[in-house]
Amino acid sequence: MAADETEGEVPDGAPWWETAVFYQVYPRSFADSDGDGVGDLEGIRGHLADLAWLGVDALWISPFFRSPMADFGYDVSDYCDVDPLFGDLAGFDRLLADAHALGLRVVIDWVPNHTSDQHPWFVDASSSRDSPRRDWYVWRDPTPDGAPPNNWVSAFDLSAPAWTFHEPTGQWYLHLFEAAQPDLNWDEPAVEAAMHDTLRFWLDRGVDGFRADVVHGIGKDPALPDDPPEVAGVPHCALNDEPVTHERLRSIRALVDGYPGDRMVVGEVFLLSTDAVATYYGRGDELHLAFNFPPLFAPWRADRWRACIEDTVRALDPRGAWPTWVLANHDNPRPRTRYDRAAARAGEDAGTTARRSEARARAAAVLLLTLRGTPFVYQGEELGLCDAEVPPDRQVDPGGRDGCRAPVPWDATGDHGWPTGSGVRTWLPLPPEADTRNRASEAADPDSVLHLYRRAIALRRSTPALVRGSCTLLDAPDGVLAYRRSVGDGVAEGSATDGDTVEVLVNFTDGPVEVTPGGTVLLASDDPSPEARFTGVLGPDRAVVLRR
Ligand code: TEU
Repeated sequence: MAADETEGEVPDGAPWWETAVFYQVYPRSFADSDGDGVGDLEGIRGHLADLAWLGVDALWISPFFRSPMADFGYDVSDYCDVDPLFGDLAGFDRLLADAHALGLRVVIDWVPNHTSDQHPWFVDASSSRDSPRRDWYVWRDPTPDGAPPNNWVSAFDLSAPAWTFHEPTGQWYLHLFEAAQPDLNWDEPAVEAAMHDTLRFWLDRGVDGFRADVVHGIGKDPALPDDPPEVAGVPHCALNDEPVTHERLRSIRALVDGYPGDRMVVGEVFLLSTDAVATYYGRGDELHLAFNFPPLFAPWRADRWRACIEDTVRALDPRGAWPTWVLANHDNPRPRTRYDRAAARAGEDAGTTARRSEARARAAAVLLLTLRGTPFVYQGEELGLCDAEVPPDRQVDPGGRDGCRAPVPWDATGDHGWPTGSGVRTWLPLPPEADTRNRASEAADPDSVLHLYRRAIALRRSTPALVRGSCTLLDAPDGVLAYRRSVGDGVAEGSATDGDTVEVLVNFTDGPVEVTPGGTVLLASDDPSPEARFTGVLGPDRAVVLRR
């Protein structure tokens, strides 16, 4: 097998966010302590031990701030308070203290591109054209023909403009997302200062960092030009890539790095190319980490994953930017659902899809947790959940993302750990197979997806080559992705000091594939106690980690 692509090693002393496994908590759907059918901070606190058992190092908690919930918390009306639905500040402090006591870092969501239209800043700004806060948002005069100021479309409804006409004051305001989410104007220094204060508020409380929502939105071309015709209809949030943003990120970096204790920012730079994302971080500049979404959208195909890995190496490595890997989040169909739907579209029969579904998700988990970079696990991914079927009368999200946000089933009881009382039901229906595919049932079954995640995370933690080793793509038969991870001198002694090398093989096909035999099987996606010596036959949709 010939090597054709290598990423460098990370020097010793890598910061925690480069060696951590992150776990995303979507608080509405994680766990409910008060029986109102919506998750809350006490619910999260009650399950911290489960997350420590899983072996993750850090939590990213999606928004729990005061919000009218037009976008389920991504429309913030007070950045410095907890929405009563989720608890209160004292409850957050308890959650943070308990997480830290268990060795879990806590990163919270920060939504700098827009506020809620109920935020006092927007209430003030929209009260009059003369409001001192008028320029905190992006206003434009009416055009002669009554059309919106430019051709930008809103992210959730591509047929709708990213502008709403505000009758009382006779101007349009910009919103890349819902009308209830007016964009802040970061060209106004007071906005930047106020948003910095919101960071300080949480840093002072002890959070380990932030996941910064659509953070590339904080700089926009002040001329607000039309998007070119060839991309008209693509949400502007996926195109906005302005030089001024980099300066603003440097200020944020300086603020965050000014705090003791290695705080960090992982940015959601929702641009369509890895090359573009790469310009937002690296070598201590701007963001600490940035999400890279092409792997999340990649189909279950070896060549496409290989291309994602090659692109990542090519774009990030020269900049010293550390990769991140994501299979799932609260905005996209879960991996099983995504792969199943793609297979159905490609003509796979339903029986085959049913047989392959979990196997594909298991093999993908091995990929996620063995690639070079920081993995992010989305709650419920470790249970192998599919999206919920959400009937029309229960759909609530303006972006059509309800399915992946279904509540996490905790046990096999009737309510699956969501204690709902008199007529209360969970805010979204539970995912399929909750009777068997729940935390308690999977914890009791060593063959479960949950235990696979736990084993893979544990292997990662105990294998220096997987945490910080170089990654070399290897030649492999069609439909197989193979890579080698190495630290030190590359001698396969299994000792951290002497160097360490492991090999990962992933079969994306529905048939067995012959590869080079030999080596010890450290982890297999389909078997808690796999064969000791690798036979060279890689089963369908199977991933193995070997020490050759
Ligand atoms: O998402 C930003 C984003 O651009 C997409 O993921 C978006 O959800 C998709 O284009 C819609 O189809 C972030 C948050 O992750 C998301 O939940 C919020 O709704 C959005 O920002 C606005 O804050």
